[in-house]
Amino acid sequence: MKLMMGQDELELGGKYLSTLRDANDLIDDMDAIHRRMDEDGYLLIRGLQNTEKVKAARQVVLDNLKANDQLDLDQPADIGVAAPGKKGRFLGGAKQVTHTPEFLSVVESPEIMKFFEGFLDGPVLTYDYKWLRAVGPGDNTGAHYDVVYMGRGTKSLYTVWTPLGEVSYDMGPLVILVGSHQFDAVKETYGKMDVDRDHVTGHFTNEPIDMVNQYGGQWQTSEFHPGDVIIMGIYTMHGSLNNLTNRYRISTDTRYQLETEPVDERWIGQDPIAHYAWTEGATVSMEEARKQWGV
Ligand SMILES: O=C(O)CCC(=O)C(=O)O
Repeated sequence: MKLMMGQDELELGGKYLSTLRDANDLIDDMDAIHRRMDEDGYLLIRGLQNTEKVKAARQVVLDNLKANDQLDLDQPADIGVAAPGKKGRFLGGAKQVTHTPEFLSVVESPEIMKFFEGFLDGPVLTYDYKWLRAVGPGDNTGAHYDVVYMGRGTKSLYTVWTPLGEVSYDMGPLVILVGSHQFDAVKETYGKMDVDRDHVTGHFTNEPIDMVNQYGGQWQTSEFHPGDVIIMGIYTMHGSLNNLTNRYRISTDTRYQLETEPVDERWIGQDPIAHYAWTEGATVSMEEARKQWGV
């Protein structure tokens, strides 16, 4: 099966793109879970979240898309087909959606909070700002480390990517560059950047094949079902495949850390300030920044 990431075509099962492995068999053994995270830079846990709650959260997002004329109403609404000509919608920080009881009951569920209490061995918090994406036809997310967007607090901060609905290979699922959490040269340069301080565009590359040829690793993805989650550290390079369908790929990414560790102040509180200077003034292109860093 041929899939796309940006301009690159990738064969699933080939050298550059393969499938993620789940960690469900390790779930009762926290030492093994830590070893897996150290080895792979991510954990895929199938069915961690309650499916019905995920479906209810999806419905809230679909209602918002409908209210904004983004759904093709000639198609069954729950499939989420984009209205002709409509693109994706980034709903990060849109509290009318992300702070509904339905949405919070997924991203702040007992299941996910308990997982992190065990994983981090103490009381945990989750950032108030929630990232939510309805990725439209033709769209994808470029490859990046999360640390460049949210690295002002603890580096022991974890992202949870939660699909809100079925995500097939052609709908632009999350894709991880497995091995990238050990790319020391990239971590020491790009990984020290802060988009609001440095005004550099955030995605490290739009050329996934070149990335593997230069640094190694392998892009890996999967199909996802309601209830599945991916958990990853902030130095794990990831993005998404292109959405080749006419349906929205709906997912949320949320953040978790120990309560006792420093937090990135942009993402907490009643009305988090979020990115406040990233696109102000002249922006340095990633190409230019990478030349300066020598990576
Ligand atoms: O869902 C996507 O397209 C990107 C997700 C992401 O960047 C993240 O989980 O940090």
